[in-house]
Amino acid sequence: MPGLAPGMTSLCYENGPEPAENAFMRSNDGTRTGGEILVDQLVVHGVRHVFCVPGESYLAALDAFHGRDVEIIVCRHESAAAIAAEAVGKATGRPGICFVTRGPGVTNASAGIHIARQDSSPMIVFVGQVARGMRDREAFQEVDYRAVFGPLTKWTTEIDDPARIPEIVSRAFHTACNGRPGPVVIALPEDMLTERVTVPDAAAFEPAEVWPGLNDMSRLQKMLWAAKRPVVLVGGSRWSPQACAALARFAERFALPVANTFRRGHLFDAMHPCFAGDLGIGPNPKLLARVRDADLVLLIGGRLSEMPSQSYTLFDIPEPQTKLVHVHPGAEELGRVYHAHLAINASPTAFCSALEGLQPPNEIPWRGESDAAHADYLAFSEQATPVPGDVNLGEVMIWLRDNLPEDAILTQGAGNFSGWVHRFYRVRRFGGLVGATSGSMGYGLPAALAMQVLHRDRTVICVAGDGDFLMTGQDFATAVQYGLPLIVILADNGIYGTIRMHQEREYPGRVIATDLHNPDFVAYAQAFGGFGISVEKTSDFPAAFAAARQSGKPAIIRLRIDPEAITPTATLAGIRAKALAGASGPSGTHRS
Ligand SMILES: Cc1ncc(C[n+]2csc(CCOP(=O)(O)OP(=O)(O)O)c2C)c(N)n1
Ligand SMILES: [Mg+2]
Repeated sequence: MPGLAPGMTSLCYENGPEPAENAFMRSNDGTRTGGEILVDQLVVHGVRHVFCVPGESYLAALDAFHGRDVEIIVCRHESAAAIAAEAVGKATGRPGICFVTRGPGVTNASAGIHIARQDSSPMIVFVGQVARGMRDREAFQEVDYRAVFGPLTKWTTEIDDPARIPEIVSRAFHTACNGRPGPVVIALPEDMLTERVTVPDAAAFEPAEVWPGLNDMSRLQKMLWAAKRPVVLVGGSRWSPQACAALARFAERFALPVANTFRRGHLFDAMHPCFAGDLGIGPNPKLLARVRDADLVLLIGGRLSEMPSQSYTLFDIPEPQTKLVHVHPGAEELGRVYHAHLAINASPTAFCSALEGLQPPNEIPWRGESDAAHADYLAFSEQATPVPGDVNLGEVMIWLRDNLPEDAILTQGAGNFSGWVHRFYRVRRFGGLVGATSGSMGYGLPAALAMQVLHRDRTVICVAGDGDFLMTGQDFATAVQYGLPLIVILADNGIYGTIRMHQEREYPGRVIATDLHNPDFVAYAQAFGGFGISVEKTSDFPAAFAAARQSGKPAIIRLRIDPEAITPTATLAGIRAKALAGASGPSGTHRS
C-alpha cells in the first residue's frame, strides 16, 4: 500500500481481514474514521508512547489505539502529560505526543507547551475540539486554538476534513522537528474524528538535516587558527550521542575548553579533560572569567539566552565584543539577539560531524587552557560547601555522582535546590540530565516518568524541591500505576526558596507568600502505594537510597533541608543582612 513505512502492514484493511482485536470497531470496507486515520499516522511516524488525560472530546481517537503497538500512559493532570511528552521529545529528538481534552485540558497542558517552545523540543499536542457545526458559539469548553496557542507554538491548526489527516499530521512531525524544534498543537473536532473516509497513509517522516557549507567550515577553521583564547559553549537541541562524541574528539584535537549552557549538562561528559563547567545560574566565577576573556566563542546549538548569558551581560548586544561563531539549526535564531561574526545555519548533529574535517594549527597557542579549565571545574565541584542544617544537598549530589551507574538519568524541576545539581552532580552521558531551561517548576517528576517509560532498565532519579514537586506531585500515582521505580529526591526546606531569596535581597525582612506548610511526604508516598523515607542527616542518605532501590517501587526520599541553606554559598540571613546594610530598594533583576 502506498505511503507505508518499510515493515509496516496495511492499516486500511482493504486487502484482507482485520486483526482479531480490532474486529469490533474497525471496518473492512476500506474506510477509516478520523480517529483511526490519526492513530495510524502516529504508528507510521514511529510513535511508541503517548501521554494523555482522557476527554470525551476525543474518544474516537482513543478508541483507535486498540490493537496498535503504542503504549498509552494515562496521567492525572495534563501538565504532567504534556511535560512527559516534552521530555520524550527532548530525549529522543522525535516529537513527544500528548493527547488532552479541549478547554481545561489543553490550558492545563500549556506549561508543557511553553517548555517545548523555550527548550526547542519537538512535541505534538492533540486536543479535542467541539463539533464543526457548533464552532464559534463558545460551545462547551470551546477554545480558539490558533489564537490562544499560535504564539506559543511553531504551528497550531485544526483538522476539518479527515481526508487531510495524513497530510496535516505529516506536516506536524516535520514542523516540530525541522529547523529549531518546538511544539505543534492540532485540534480535532469531535465529529471529524468519527467521520469515515478512504485515504492512504502518509510516508514515515525524517527530520531534515541542516548541513553547514564548506565555506562556513573553512571560515571557522581560519578563525580558529587566528584565535588565542577560544572557548566552546554547547546548548539547544538536535544533538545525538554521535554528535557529542564528535564534539569531544574535536575538543581533544584542538585542546578546547567546552562548557555547557543552562541545563544542558548532558551534552559533554563532565569528566572529559576538556570540560570547563556549567554556564547557568551561579556558575564558577573562573568559568565566567574564561568566557569573558575569550577572543573567540564557538556557540553550538544554543541561543545564549537570559540564564547562560548572565542576564544578557556576557556579550554586548547586538555586536558582541568577542568574536562569536553561532551555530544554530533555526536560521531565524541567527542574528536575532547577537550579531555573530560567523553565523552557521546547521544542526548540532550535522555541524559536529563536519568538525571532523577541521585541522588544528601545528602549534596550538592556547594549549594547556582546556586542562586549566577542567582543573577549575573539578576544584569548583569537588567538595560540598558547608551549609547550615544536618543534610547537605551538595554531599548528596556527590554521593550520587560516585554511586549511580554512568547511564543513570537525573531529571529536575526549578528552584534553588537545582543549584546543587548543577554544581556537584557530574553528568557523564548524553541524555543523563533532563531539565527545563524554561525554569518550569514541576518538571522533574513527569520528566522522570517519561524517562523511566523510555528506559525501564535504567536508574531514573528526579531531584525536586518541595514547592516544585507538588506542582505535578499527583502524577506520582502514574508512576505507581505503571510500576515505574523512579526515585524522587525531595529537598524539603519549607519555603519557595528561590523566591524567598529574591525577596530577602529586594525587600529584606518583608517575608510574604513564600512559606510552605508541607504534607508528610513519607506518608504521601506510602498513601500512593510507593515507598517513602525521610533523611534527617546526610550520613543517613546512602541507606535511605538503598532502601528505596530495594523496595522496587516508585519512591520519595525526603531530605530535611535547613531553609537557611539557600544556595551552596549563601544563607538567607546573610542575604537579608547584606540587603539591609546597603538598602537601596529593589534592583529590578529577578531570576527563578
Ligand atoms: C511553574 C512555575 N511557577 C512559579 C515559578 C517561580 N518560581 C521559581 S523557583 C520557585 C520556588 C521553588 O521552590 P522549591 O521547589 O521549594 O525549591 P527551593 O527554591 O526552595 O529549593 C518559584 C515559585 C516557576 N519558575 N515556575
Ligand atoms: Mg523549597
